[in-house]
Amino acid sequence: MAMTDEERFRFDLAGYLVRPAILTPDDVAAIVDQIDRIKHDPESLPPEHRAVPGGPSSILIDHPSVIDVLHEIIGPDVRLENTFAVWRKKGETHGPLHGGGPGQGDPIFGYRVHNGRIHAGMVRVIFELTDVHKEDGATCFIVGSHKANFPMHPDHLSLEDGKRSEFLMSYECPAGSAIFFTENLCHAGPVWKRETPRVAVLNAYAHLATHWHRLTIPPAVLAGLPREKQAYFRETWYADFRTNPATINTIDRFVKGEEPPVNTNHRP
Ligand SMILES: O=C(O)CCC(=O)C(=O)O
Ligand SMILES: [Fe+2]
Repeated sequence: MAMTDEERFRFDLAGYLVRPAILTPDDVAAIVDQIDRIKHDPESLPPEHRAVPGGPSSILIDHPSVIDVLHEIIGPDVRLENTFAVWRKKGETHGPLHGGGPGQGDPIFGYRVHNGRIHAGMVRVIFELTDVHKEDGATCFIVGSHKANFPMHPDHLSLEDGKRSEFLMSYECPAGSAIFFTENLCHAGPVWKRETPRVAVLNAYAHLATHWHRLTIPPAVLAGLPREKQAYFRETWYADFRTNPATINTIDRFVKGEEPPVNTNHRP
């Protein structure tokens, strides 16, 4: 088990978890520079770096301090099924509170604990690339809502000051931190309040056998990744029963083989 007892307790209770400063300052600076260019001067980058998860941001795909948590809460076979970068200026927002509650019945998002093991559906990992303070307006969560059995009550869905739910919580963290949350948790990207932008990468991981987001990563970016990282975009299947024993779609098998990563449904 990779998580500490306290991390496991916290993630199960609240639905999210912060691992502070898992990236080095040099890694953070390189990824911030890449995202700045992606958003403002893409031509200054080689084509394979013009979107996440290419170039410097590729270290986020399989960062050991992230993968060990995902193996524990999703399982040993995970894919990275969606990723995007934000450069959020003061006054910009991702949107209102969404998710939470009865969605846990859905196997794509659902959150269950069985025989002492967490089985989370999709898990989002936010890599914050600037220092984040409580009042800045980073992602916020209705704690515990990943296990709620009744629809989210409107009294708890306001993001307005003075009208916020007592269960609405956020975090503060240094640049280079990772925040994990189950997509079954009710969450929002509220209005960003700081003068300097929020720079972050948000990766969505899920079990190898599911794929919810349509893949939008440009083929040139996927093609530019080393095979060990392309493996996180391999085809969405677990077992091929034409062989005996069945062939399992492991990372090792993908790395040794010649299959391209899944990019056939890419639409620019
Ligand atoms: O932008 C944010 O802070 C939240 C993003 C979000 O809702 C998501 O990634 O599912
Ligand atoms: Fe969301």
